[in-house]
Amino acid sequence: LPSDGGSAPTEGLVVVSNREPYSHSFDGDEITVERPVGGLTAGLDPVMRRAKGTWVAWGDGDADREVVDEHDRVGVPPEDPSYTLRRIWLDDDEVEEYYYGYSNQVLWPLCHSDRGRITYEPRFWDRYREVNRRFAEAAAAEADPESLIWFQDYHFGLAPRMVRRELGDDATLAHFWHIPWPTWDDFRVCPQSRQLMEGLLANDLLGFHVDRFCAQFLEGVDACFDDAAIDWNSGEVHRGDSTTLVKSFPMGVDTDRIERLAGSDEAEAFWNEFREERGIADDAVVAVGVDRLDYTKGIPERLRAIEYFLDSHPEFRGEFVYVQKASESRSEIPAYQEIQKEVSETAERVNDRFATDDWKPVVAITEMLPAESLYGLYRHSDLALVSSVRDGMNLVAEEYVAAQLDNGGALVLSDFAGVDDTLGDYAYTINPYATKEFAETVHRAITDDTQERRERMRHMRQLVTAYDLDAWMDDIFETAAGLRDETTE
Ligand code: GDG
Repeated sequence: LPSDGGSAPTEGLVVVSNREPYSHSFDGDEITVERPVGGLTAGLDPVMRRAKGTWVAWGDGDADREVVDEHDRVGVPPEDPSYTLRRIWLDDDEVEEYYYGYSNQVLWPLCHSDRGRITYEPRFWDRYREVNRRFAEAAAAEADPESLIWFQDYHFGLAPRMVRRELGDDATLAHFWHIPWPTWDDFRVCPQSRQLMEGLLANDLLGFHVDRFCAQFLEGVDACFDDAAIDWNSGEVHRGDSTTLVKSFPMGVDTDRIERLAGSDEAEAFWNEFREERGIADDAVVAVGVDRLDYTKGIPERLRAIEYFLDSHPEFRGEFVYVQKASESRSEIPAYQEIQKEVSETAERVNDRFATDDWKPVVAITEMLPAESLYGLYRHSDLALVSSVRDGMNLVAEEYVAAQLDNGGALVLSDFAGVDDTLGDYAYTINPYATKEFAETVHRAITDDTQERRERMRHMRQLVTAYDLDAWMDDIFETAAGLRDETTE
């Protein structure tokens, strides 16, 4: 696959996402612009610049009306405007009901198969529909018949159908769903399961990270619609006169950037300063975990495994340090307040049980780190612990691998993260709930023969380098372009 963005549309690309690529803060006459920090937003930015397209996103800012009206359509990047940022401003009720409500208290737990954490209110659904309509109208207005409209994620389950109704067969619609798709038995819990699947089937292309999620989506379609014909081999769904290709695209990371920054002087300086400040010995075995503080990431399960490890391997007391980089997320939601409390109490308990005057087993970083520091942390950690109880992909696992410039390091990886489907053969696989076996796997990852560890890492680095973020985007764009050619033939 070309990895130079070669298949990206050269015009007419419309991206629809919740997060915006550039955010403006307004303070009187002064406007400050923040740029994309990493991940998909940063990766798509150069593609958008070349395509001179439009990005439709939630405008985040406490701006007053006048400023808002002046900035709902701006050219970005500010110093060299090349594409349009079309903002949808959301008021407090919309944020509460569409974002914290339906998106994050219904769809997020639903798709992570966590029924117990679903909080459903009819007003959440009404608002989700309304906000989807606002985004859909904006996207349709920006598109021309040749456009590719690319929706991101679970915030926009209904928008594709709304756009399709507006545009008919004009424009190609693609959607990437970044979180898992659950079994039909889990998904049918949702009062609007049918409307959401109908919304998604208005796309020409629907992407998930791994085949499992595609299969579960197709099984849901099969159970829900009598009039859908599914080609189980190709992943095509035919319904009425529409066809949707459901396909997996395991997301990659920007390996060039990660390697460059992981090897930078800044990365080294951060690590040295951090180690000194936190009293981490030169020869300590360092494990790292990097997460948004979310109940899907298996953080308490990880801490319990560390506790078990220190109990069952006392020789590692004083030697092993777990650095937990967890940043607060979605704190308005009670389930998130609970997980924050559980994580800090469990970490405290482990420290209370084992810490000595000159050693602490769990060291926490709560603030966001600049990319150089984060990649420095990855690079210098002997192992990464990724213990999600469910995860669409998990980019941290891939970033950690990309930062192992000398093929050192080991990845302990949950069987339940999407990324296990691509890296599972070479990672040290765990079940986050199996505390004892998890602890034993941590021990094995530390004590395995160096050659064995290096071989595993070398294979994983090859995999993440070969299918990096650019290759992933190319793959999606190429597939979407293929579908468009088919319909115009
Ligand atoms: C969703 C799905 C899927 C974290 N702390 C810092 C920082 N980060 C960055 C990491 C990584 C990202 O945040 C987290 O990505 P994940 O993939 O682990 O998880 P979610 O946020 O849940 O993302 C997930 C993903 O979408 C993509 O489709 O993989 O399954 O849940 O990139 O590096 N970055 C910086 N400082 C920090 O302190 N700079």
